[in-house]
Amino acid sequence: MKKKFLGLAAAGAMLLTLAGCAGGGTSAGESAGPKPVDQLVVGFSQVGSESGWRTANTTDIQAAFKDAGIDLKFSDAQQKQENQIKAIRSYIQQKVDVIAFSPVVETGWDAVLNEAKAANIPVVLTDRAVDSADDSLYESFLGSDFVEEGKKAGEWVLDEYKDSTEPVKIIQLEGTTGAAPAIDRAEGFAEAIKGDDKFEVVASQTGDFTRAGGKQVTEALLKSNPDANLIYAHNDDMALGAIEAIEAAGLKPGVDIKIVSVDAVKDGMQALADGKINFIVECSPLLGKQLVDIVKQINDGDTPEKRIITEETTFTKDQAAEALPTRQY
Ligand code: GYE
Repeated sequence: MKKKFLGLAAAGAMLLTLAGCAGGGTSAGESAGPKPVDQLVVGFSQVGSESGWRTANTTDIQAAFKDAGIDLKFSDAQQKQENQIKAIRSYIQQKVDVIAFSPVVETGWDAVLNEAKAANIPVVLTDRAVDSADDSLYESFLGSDFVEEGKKAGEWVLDEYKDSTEPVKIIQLEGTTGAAPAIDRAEGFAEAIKGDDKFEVVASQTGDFTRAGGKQVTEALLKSNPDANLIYAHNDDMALGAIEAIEAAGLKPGVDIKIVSVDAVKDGMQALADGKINFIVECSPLLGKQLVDIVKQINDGDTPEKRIITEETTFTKDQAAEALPTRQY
């Protein structure tokens, strides 16, 4: 991590610099020292409302800021980067204390993040990463390890077909093109299955993380690949759309075509318990409390961890049935 001069006169800033892991030339507002928490204003730019995961994430973040008594300005970018950039610029203009956002795609953020830095407004990434060479452009990145999630999905596939000598033809339903979870989940999965050539990804297309997208892409890909054995969906919503397409084709999801997906939202877990999905890798959307903590640390002049990785598990059919009654999202 790079050492950077912090434009903050407070003793906290000295500590950050001495600790050698300061995020970059940002401070909690323009005045020295912490603000009372109930005077903090945070601007949050959300990706959209494309999935059950996203809805749960929005609800959790809004509730956590409400509980903390921090004013949260919230905007929904409808999966468009230009809308997120506009929202961030408007938060800069409003001189919020902290900007948090979940970048819809990985690239193309340097200009607007440099504007935030020039305005001395700290930025926190939640859920998704940016692909930038300059990690002083944000204070902290809170979210899952998507490569690891893809690996877990791939490892389940390896195990599921360990006794099979036949080829295993896989259709991949990708998340939003250019989004960190789409790139990384594809990478982790490919890594896990690459050692055995009986596994073949015969088709891979984006369903944009939506149920409608998953359905449409599966309909088309089943026609061109009628002998597919398995669908790997980058999220539950696309898997749920795939289930509809498989059933419409007169086939049994989970049996004729197996499905593995990522998220473990309630609807996905129900389909898993019902035997229509075969395995789910968890990705937790409950990031609100941790985001509030990061905002408070920044306000106090402390340095939050640069990377905070969400802890998550995996679910089989029986584990899903057991977890469902108390599932929060
Ligand atoms: O898996 C998907 C959502 O970025 C982790 O975005 C998030 C992903 C999640 O649309 O359902």
